[in-house]
Order: sequence, then C-alpha cells, then structure tokens
Amino acid sequence: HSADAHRTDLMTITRFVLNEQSKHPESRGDFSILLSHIVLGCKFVCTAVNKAGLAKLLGLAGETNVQGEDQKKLDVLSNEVFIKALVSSGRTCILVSEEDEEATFVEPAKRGKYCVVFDPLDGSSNIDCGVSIGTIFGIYMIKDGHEPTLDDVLQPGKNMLAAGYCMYGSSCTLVLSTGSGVNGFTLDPSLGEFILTHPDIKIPKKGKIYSVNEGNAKNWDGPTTKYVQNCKYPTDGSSPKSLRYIGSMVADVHRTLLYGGIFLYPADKKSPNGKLRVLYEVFPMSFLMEQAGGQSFTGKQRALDLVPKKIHERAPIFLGSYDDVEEIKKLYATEEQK
Ligand code: P6P
Repeated sequence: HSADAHRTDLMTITRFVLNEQSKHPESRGDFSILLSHIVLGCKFVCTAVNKAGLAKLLGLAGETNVQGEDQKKLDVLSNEVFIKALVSSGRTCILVSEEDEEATFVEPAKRGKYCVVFDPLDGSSNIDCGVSIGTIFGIYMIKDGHEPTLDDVLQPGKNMLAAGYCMYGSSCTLVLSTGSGVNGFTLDPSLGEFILTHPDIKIPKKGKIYSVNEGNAKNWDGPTTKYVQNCKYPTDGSSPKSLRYIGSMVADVHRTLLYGGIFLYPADKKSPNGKLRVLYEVFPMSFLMEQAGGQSFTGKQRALDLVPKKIHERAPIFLGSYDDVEEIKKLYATEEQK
C-alpha cells in the first residue's frame, strides 16, 4: 500500500515550495508566489518549445506564418513570457535577462523585494536539431529598502536565495534549490503539474565524464590543457574518462549533476573570460552544484564569491563533482606559484 500512497500522495512543486515556506513562519509567502510565477513561465515555454518543430512545419514560431507575419523567435517569445510573468507576480523589482541589454526596473506599483536574473532559453541555437535546451534563473533579495539600483543585482552568487533550471527535452524537468539541497521535478502534462521525481539530488563525489568543447583546445591555458590531457591519458593507472559534450549548458550540467563528472568552459586566448555569463549561467549552476555537494571554480576563485561589475559579464567555469574540480584547482594553484 506504500506504493499506492506514493501514487496518490502527489508532491507537486507548489506543495513542495509551500512546505519549504512553512519552515519560515515569518514568511508572508512572497517567495512562494514568485516561484509559482517562474513555474508558470516554464510551463508556457515547455509547450512552445515542444511545438517548435511542428510550428516550423506550420510556419509559426520563428517563421512567417500563413498570414505572412513574422512569428517571434522562441527565445524572444520566452523572454517576453518570463518578463510578463515576473512583473505580474508583484514580487520583483529588478529583472536581468540574457535577451535584454539593459536591466528591467519594475514600476513602483508592481514592485516587490526580489531581483531575478535569467536566461529564458539557453542553448536556443540547438532548437532546430531537437537538442535539449533550458531556462536558467537565480533569485536575490534587494539589498535594503532604498530605490532599487543595479547594485541590488550585482551581488556575489553566494547571496542568491534560490536558483534553478528547467530543461526542455524528452521530458520537462525543473531542478531547484532554495538553499537547503536540490530537488528535481518532472512536468506531468496531463496534470499540468511539476511532480517531485528527483528528491534531494547529490552529485557523485567523483565522476568518469569530462565535458568541454575540445575544438577550443588550441587556445587553452596550461592548467586546462594539462587537466584534459590527464582525463585522456591518466598517469595514475586509472582508466581514461569519457567525453560528453552536448553544447547546451542546461543539458550538460543536468547530466553532470545526475551522473557526476566535470563541465568546463575555460578561458582561452580568444575569450579571456570564457563564454558563459556570470549572473544567469555561472551563478545559478554553481549554486546548484554546491547545494548538491559538488563545487564550482573560475580558475582563480570559488565561482559564487565573484562580484560581478556588469550584468552581462562572463567568467570561465569548472563545475561538477567535488574531487574532479579539486584536481583542476590544484593545477591552477601550481600555475599561480610559478
Ligand atoms: P560552444 C549555448 O549557446 C551556450 O550558451 C551554452 O548553452 C553552451 O554550454 C555553450 O554556449 C556552448 O558553447 O562554444 O561550445 O558552442
């Protein structure tokens, strides 16, 4: 009968978040309301992405439709959906999106105490070939009751209250941390609810997979070159690691979180700060990794200690299993001492 209890005792993400809220009696539920609006955005994007292929056939999203109107590209559409959902929640005051050059300052009447940084559809260049893509988000509390400024959002990642991603692939999976562990939820389209399917995710302490774009190898620095060399030709008698690189951050990070291993987007001669964006790619994924028992390193410091100066700033990133990231930290430390 325990199986039956499991089937009828559905732990939806809404119920899960309310359970978390009940741990903070002083809470007025603003955070739960904010999260429910983010979840709504993810559900919308999930349906839009799933129809993308079909829509292409029917000349809808991203193409000119039968009326000859230019349909919005999916990432533009997704961005509008999240901006509207977040503003309408009445709990946000500054929004930073990968799609918008400038931050959005919510009008006073609708202003709340949270700042949300997000990439509405990361990896969207992969839509046409059906590779999994995703939404990545992080949530800060504004610093204090003054008029909101960019300083409220240019905070180190360690100040985030929550972070997560929603991966649009064979299923729609939302992975979330509100600061006490990591939990994964899968959308049941028949219910329109995210159900808890991956309770208390912990990343394996060490993995057998490394994930990097080897096409950039010519431009890597010494420690990264040495690390990848060790993955392929281990000198300690262990077997070589497998290379898995999807080229869509949410998919590569999700596999790393569940299977273990390391994901790298290093600096290189062409891009000294790497490619991935601090606020809405590096910080949320680093937050999740630490909450799951892994770690995240920029080549110079703990990723979550970074203090961004600009909202679209980039940083190199090495994240994943604790022991694997420890290896690359040692190589960079040795480099430092030279
Ligand atoms: P590269 C997708 O465009 C993205 O922003 C991330 O999702 C992904 O990890 C990275 O870029 C892939 O970059 O240079 O390896 O194609």
